[in-house]
Amino acid sequence: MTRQAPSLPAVSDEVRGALDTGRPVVALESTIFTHGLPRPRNLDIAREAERLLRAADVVPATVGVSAGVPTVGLSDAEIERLCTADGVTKAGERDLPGAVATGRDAGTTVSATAFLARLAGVQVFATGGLGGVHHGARTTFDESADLVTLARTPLTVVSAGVKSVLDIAATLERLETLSIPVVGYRTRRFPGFYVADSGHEIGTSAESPEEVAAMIRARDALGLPAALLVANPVPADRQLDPDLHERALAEAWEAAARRGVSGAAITPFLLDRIRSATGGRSLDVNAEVYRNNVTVGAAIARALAA
Ligand code: PSU
Ligand code: MN
Repeated sequence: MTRQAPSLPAVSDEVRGALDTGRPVVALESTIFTHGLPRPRNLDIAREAERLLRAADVVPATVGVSAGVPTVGLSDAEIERLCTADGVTKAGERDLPGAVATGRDAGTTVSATAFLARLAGVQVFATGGLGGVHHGARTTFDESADLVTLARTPLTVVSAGVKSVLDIAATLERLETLSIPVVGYRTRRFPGFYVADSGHEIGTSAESPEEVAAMIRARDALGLPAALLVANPVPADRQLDPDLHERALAEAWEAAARRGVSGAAITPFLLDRIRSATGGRSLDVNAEVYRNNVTVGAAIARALAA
């Protein structure tokens, strides 16, 4: 007899209940704490994001793979295990079948998180910075699967732009090619993750969560397949000093090139180099960026549910 495959993803009772009754839910990714942030800060930041949502009367849906089960709404114990256990892998959308079949724990990237959140029916997802086009992509072809997934996953993602280690101009071109709408949250400047302004412009801005909700409804009424990307800058008075940021970035790229780091390992490597080059300040800003996105995500989810 063929074994009946369980229906995936698993959705926690709390998240399921909120979705069934039209209460606001915001999805959160897990790669940010399994691979993006060092221990023990990672667990504090993962928990703080959930607390911020609950304080705003929004149900958090942290997404990850727990012992082979893609889950929307990880428990606190599961979050703690993903933050502390050895051998937790990083899973993009394409890595999900492998993680399931081998029964592994995995942090889900933006692509895998968006995919799973969408399957569960969650409409808003808050993260730090998206993946995108890496410098040197014209020869390495290193472009994050985040972009391709978002082109065909109609939810709303709040981020402070893309990771600043990327080729931002090229990433913006790809967002255009992939027909992914980008809206600046109270700004026409595309944010640079650690810094408020990446030096690039955005064509559209929204002044309130209600305005973003109106765009989401318009996207859905049109049946457009892509995510709406809400670009939310870190407040300028809490950004990383732009000169320090420039120097740290240059140093990180140079180190990556010298050591031949590439593929999925490059993002964690660069983020860690930036951390050491800024004396840990980049971590504080990363936490601030994330807090700010989670807060705006909560407001958008509430406006959508109203
Ligand atoms: N931004 C961060 N830290 C991170 C990531 C983004 O500040 O850890 C993660 C996200 O999960 C994103 C992933 O989806 O990196 C992209 O990785 P890659 O470039 O390998 O696709
Ligand atoms: Mn990559």
